[in-house]
Amino acid sequence: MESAGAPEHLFPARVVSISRGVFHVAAAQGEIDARVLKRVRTSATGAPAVGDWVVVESFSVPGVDPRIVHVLDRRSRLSRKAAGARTQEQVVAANVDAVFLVMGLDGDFNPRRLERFVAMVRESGAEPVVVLTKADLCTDPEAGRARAEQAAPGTTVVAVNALAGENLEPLAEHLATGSTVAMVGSSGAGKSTLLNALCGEVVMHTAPVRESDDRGRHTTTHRRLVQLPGGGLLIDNPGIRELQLWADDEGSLEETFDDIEELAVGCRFRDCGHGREPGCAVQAAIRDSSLDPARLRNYNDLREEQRRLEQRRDEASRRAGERKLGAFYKSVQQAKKNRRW
Ligand SMILES: Nc1nc2c(ncn2[C@@H]2O[C@H](COP(=O)(O)OP(=O)(O)OP(=O)(O)O)[C@@H](O)[C@H]2O)c(=O)[nH]1
Ligand SMILES: [Zn+2]
Repeated sequence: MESAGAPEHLFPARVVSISRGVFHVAAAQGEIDARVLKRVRTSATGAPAVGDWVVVESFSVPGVDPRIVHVLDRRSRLSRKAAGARTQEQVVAANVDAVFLVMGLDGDFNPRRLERFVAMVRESGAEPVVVLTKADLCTDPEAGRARAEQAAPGTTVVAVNALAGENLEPLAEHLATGSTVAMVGSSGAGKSTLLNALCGEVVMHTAPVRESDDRGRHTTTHRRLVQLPGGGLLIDNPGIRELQLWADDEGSLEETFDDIEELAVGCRFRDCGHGREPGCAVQAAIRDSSLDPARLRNYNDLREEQRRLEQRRDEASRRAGERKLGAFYKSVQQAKKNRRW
């Protein structure tokens, strides 16, 4: 497979969906299925994700599948990161410009979870946009909006009625040609309903919320990357939907060590390492026996592990950058201009 003869064609394409090792990509000449070279899979960038711009090599030899030979640098990446001996990063979507954080105004929304979502999206390089659905079911949607704005200062917060397609205009700027949007939100929040409203037609069928558990259910499957009438692309896949769980994971440091985080507010220096710094409120708590020194050690270990994880990730992306195929940038820019998908 690695040596199938001279390449017939090399062209840029974008990954639309992935299933069982087959990458469905959109290119100027249409949509095709491709495999990925092992060299690409095992590189620092790893296997392509939905939204990745890739270079595909195709052959006119019958029976030889087109293959992805390169993944271009990512403008942004939504990923799951796990702490451990080796950095494990699973990119679930690449080159996303904005992430809609969809939450229903009917239930209780959790400001701390919202905070973590927003932080996670900002870290990915995309812009977070909070979409509060079911404004029609809420007695005071403006109060809900204000609470969300307070939890996520500087973030666009929009309250909508997705079912009736009301107040979707503020979202339009993120849905124009050239931009890619992903949606995150818990089950039943109204993601499919919002997508249908944005498309102006039913591309995804939803089932009514079950009275008992407040969950919406899909009755049909759907594409993973949808072109919207405004020209923008919307990525929707199970991996992205799960980001919520990962956001919860990433908040675990904060949650498990609430007591230390709270004490640290009283430290003289904002970046206090809780060691020998003067005016350290955490050390003071250890001295007066209100805090177990073992807890501080665990906290410091975990913080150190997260710091190293970040360092390794930065290093990995720098190395990947050095290997980029500069010449293809031009053809990708050209393809983006001419694209029909
Ligand atoms: N009244 C009202 N109902 C809404 C609104 N948005 C969604 N719903 C309803 O809420 C239920 C769940 O909506 P879905 O769009 O299926 O939710 P989802 O986020 O896609 O859920 P999953 O597919 O489980 O992830 C459906 O019955 C929708 O009709 C809204 O703005 N107003
Ligand atoms: Zn301190």
